[in-house]
Amino acid sequence: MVSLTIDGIKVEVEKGTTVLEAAKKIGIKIPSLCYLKDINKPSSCRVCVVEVGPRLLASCSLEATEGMDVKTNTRKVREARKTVIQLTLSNHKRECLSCGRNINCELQTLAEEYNIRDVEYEGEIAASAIDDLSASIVRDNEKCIACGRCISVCSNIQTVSAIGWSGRGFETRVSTPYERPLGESNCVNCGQCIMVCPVGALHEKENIQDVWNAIDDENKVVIVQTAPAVRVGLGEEFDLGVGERVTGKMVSALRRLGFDNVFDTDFAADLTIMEEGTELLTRVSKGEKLPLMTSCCPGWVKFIEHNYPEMLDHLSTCKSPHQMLGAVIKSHYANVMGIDPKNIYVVSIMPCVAKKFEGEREELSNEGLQDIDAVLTTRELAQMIKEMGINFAKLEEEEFDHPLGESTGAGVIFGATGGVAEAALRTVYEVLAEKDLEQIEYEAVRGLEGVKEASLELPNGQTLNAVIAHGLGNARKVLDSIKSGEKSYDFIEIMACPGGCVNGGGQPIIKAHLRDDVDAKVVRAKGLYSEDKALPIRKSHKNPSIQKLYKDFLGEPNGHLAHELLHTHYVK
Ligand code: HC0
Ligand code: SF4
Repeated sequence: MVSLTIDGIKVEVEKGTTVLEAAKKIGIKIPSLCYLKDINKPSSCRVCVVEVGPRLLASCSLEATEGMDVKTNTRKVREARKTVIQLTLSNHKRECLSCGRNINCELQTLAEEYNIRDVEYEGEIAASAIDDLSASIVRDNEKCIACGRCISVCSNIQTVSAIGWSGRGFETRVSTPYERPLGESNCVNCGQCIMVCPVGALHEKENIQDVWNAIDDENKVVIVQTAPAVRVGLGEEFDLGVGERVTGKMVSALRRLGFDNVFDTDFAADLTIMEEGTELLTRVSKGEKLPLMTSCCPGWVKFIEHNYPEMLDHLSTCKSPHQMLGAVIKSHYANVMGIDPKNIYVVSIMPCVAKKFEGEREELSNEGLQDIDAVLTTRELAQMIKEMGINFAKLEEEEFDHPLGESTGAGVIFGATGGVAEAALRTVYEVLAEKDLEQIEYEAVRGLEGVKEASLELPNGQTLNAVIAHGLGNARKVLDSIKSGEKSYDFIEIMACPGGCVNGGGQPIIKAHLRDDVDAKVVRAKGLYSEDKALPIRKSHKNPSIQKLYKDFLGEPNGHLAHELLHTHYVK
């Protein structure tokens, strides 16, 4: 341990702690535009300077040492920070009023806190065209402040390295290899770079107007579905608590926006368990193509396509739940309701930006119709609700439409890392045991450890070895351990985003000043597990609407029709 003084307060910290972290421990806030806990530890922005003796030093990279005397808020410090903020503003494209990050921009907040009323220096902005060719992500380098967070998360956490530094001096910028558009790079569309960007240099490709157009088109039946994780994120956009569960209010809001039906992707998560569980049992009994890998996360699917194409056969052939629901809506539901599928427009509200890319994939269509017509992020949905002037916090709670809105606790937990595995285990075990189980919570697959292993003795005497990874760096570790022969598994769940969909690239961006105190991944996951606990049915195969769908339409899980509509093959 080392002992130091910060602003006259004595503090003891472990050796290796930075001054910025030591200050945080005693409630002293030091601003920074580049440092981000667990993600980025550079000292590029210089906003975090503190005074140590006669010198001004960047506290995010300054190690606390014994007897150090630090001052964080002297006039000299404040003036130095003001100058840095002024300089950053001087070559930043200041479109604050029309920027998607207006009022949730770390640079704007700092400028306000440091009482900056004029931009004193008129700097030059390095000209750069907006890159909007990706289906998921838009980059505007003229707003980039070169903090390096996006590069860190992409390289260190996701191990994708789609973006890096290029150029020198004034021309230094974030770029893809050979300056190709992001959509032509090895980017997997996870959107984690958006989540760490302090300003508006990165955002999702917006589809809001497409959805308004469909709603206003009298010839279209516009059907919406919401992913599990949206219900524990959306409220944050309306200043409700982080992770607060707003399922019922979300459904009311969607009806007020003009959607004809409000269905739940959780229903399709239950359907996925029926299909993927059957696929797992078949592969285990035949001993072929094991391990079975989940295929519901489009960021992960793209990652394996780019990096481990030789393992593509291991991916489950199941489409992801929202795609399955789109396929069921445009076939069975259209038929029952007597609607021409061409006149149905399906919108998925997702906590994810990769789902936008997924929705456009050729593999995910049926008879020339895409399963999904538009994907909106949680943030875009919030935008539409604001545009309609809906007082979200005051909305009455409403229920999803049935039958495609009926779901179980197993479907809800899909949104947290380990949730798909847990939902699958609940069903697979019970189907084999041919009896109802009381204990259905599998603690071993829950939580935020990067790689979680679980072994389950099945009723038929076989042992099922499962592994769960979240964040693509962890996925890489798992795949490499299989390739080297060090590990062997039967079932693998992978989600591209750390924490799973609750922390997807389309979720609300937690304000910087809250991020150190609240881990949104944890709180939002808690919200999903509490919804699971509160639901009367918690196992996918017990969902009455799922049972009816098989009886009336699909036949058997993995049967002919199910294969045609609900399964696919990735062949990149
Ligand atoms: Fe997910 Fe999904 S759980 S990927 O994280 O499987 O986005 O929430 O909607 O489709 O259900 C995201 C979340 C989904 C799908 C489901 C799966
Ligand atoms: Fe990297 Fe993901 Fe951003 Fe693509 S979306 S640049 S993979 S962090």
